[in-house]
Amino acid sequence: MASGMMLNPGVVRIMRTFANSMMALMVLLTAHTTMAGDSHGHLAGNSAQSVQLLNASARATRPGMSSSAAYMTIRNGTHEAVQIRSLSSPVARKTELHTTEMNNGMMKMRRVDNLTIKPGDTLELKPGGYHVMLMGLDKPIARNSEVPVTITFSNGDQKSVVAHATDEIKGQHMAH
Ligand SMILES: [Cu+2]
Repeated sequence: MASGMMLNPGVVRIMRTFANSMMALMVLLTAHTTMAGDSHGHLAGNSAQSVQLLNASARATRPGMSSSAAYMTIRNGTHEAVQIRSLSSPVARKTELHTTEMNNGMMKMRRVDNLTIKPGDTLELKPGGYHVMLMGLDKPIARNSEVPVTITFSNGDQKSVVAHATDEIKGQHMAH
């Protein structure tokens, strides 16, 4: 009975070879799965762990205004501090990051270069504070029009957002 259960050596060798091939195949498959998982994880990480531009709005212009401002939330989802290197918009000849400060009782705007956003931090661009200054407008910014803004960061990230133009932004914005 026991001898009936025994496999002849040739069959055992074939089975071993088969088992080895299966092992090799599984190793390959596992390696492939791991690589796929890594690249997928990296992609998912890209959206969650990048710099994000959110909730963008722009100030629709009134007659005679040659500059305007855009506001948004900039979220640094990376694990590194990033600096705002440069800004651009197709509607303006010059686009800069500005801040608004009180200076001898006067509200003044000034350009801010290389502002740092710490990892995990959020920077609010809002009336009376930091804003994207759009200077030298080609044409008026109409209400409900879309104003693209692109920001380049020190980590090489270049992010674009479309700011919705509204005339309902509270607070006056000064001309330069
Ligand atoms: Cu300004």
